[in-house]
Amino acid sequence: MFLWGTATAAYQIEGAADEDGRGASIWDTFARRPGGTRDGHTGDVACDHYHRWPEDLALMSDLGVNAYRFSLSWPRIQPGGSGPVNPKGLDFYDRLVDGLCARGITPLPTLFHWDLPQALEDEGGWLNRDTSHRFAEYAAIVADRLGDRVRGWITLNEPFVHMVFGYAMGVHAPGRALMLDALPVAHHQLLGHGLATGALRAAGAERVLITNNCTPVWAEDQAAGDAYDVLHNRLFNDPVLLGSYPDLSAYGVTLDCVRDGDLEIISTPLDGLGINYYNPTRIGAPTDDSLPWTDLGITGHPTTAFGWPVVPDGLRELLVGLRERYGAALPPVYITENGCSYPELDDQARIDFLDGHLAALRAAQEEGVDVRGYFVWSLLDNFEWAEGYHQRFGLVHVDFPTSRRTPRASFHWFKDFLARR
Ligand code: GBH
Repeated sequence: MFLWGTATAAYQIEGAADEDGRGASIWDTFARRPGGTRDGHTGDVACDHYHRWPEDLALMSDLGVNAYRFSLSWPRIQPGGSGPVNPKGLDFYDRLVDGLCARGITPLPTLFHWDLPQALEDEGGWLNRDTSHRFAEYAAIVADRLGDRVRGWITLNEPFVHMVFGYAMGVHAPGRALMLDALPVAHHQLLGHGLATGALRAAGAERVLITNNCTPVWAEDQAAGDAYDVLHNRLFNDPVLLGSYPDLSAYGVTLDCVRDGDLEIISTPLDGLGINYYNPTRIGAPTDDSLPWTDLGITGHPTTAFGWPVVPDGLRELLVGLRERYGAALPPVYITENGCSYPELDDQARIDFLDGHLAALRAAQEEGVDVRGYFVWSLLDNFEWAEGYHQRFGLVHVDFPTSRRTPRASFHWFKDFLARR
């Protein structure tokens, strides 16, 4: 069964940041710090999904999706990142999963969508190898409680973005600006992914995926384009699919933290690769020595309200490129996010965006790529990280702070699309 769904993430929608024993996450710390996010917005209330989830399930039933990708808040479940479990946190996801199953919607939870327990960050976060082991313990806890109903899991969301925005540039939590010294964050997340995959399998999981955000690289300069492709795409896909890291020596960096046996763990076979696609990247030769490329930006295409270029065929190009690079090592692909920011209720631009990308997906399938799912980012307008509530990705408009939900034109369009299938 092809999975048709919408996607969300815990910190972006739940709110209830200090309720029912939830511990602090790095996003609580970062968003509450002056200058952390635009206008000081936080996820303290967000969409109030923690209380309004029955309404959100009803919206999904009405939409007609057969799957829902959401994330579990690690600090809600294990407030200190290790040790004691918070029963009320697990109860929340238990109710949510029951509600999904009752409506015939397949749950596809992501274990980590960037909201690391603050207690683990205090010990170095993903710079600390121990975090990988804590992650596997947390995976075992949730699989033990939910695994009788949850058959498919995603370990990590976009380890690239978490490393670069969170630890290299400091524009996301935990707000560290280490540049290339952030590289161990890639390895420790991937090691955590591999260890968690083992824990999920031991608990009987049927489908385990990782979600990487990938971008087709439009190279105006070959060497610079290759460098960007290596550090953005291959650094996260190669170890998982091929069991080896791409050669980084040309960029003056080494992954000293890799130990014997790590790559075998990281390349534990997967049942699918989750791909988040937003747009291609146009790359030219470097103009200074801070990075081995220049991001030239894409011109000549429409842009979303966020300013991101709209290039539907980039999805086909990306998928066909993955198939060419990895061949038989590429498992079935799931588009775990695709969407755009537009504020209007009558959002014809979002309809055009989705229509174009769904056509590109079909074209990739016709070219032989095995795609088995598509999830719109996002069900609801939500806390868009550093942008706070200023960017609106929802099929459903949310009025902040009353939390009133209003389906947009794109919701009705997607509903018709799903009904026609
Ligand atoms: C995802 O990240 C996240 O998983 C999700 O939580 C988030 O809400 C959603 O997307 C929307 O942002 O400079 O014009 O080339 C997306 C990561 C990183 C995708 C930056 C697009 C470059 C746009 N993104 N990126 S551009």
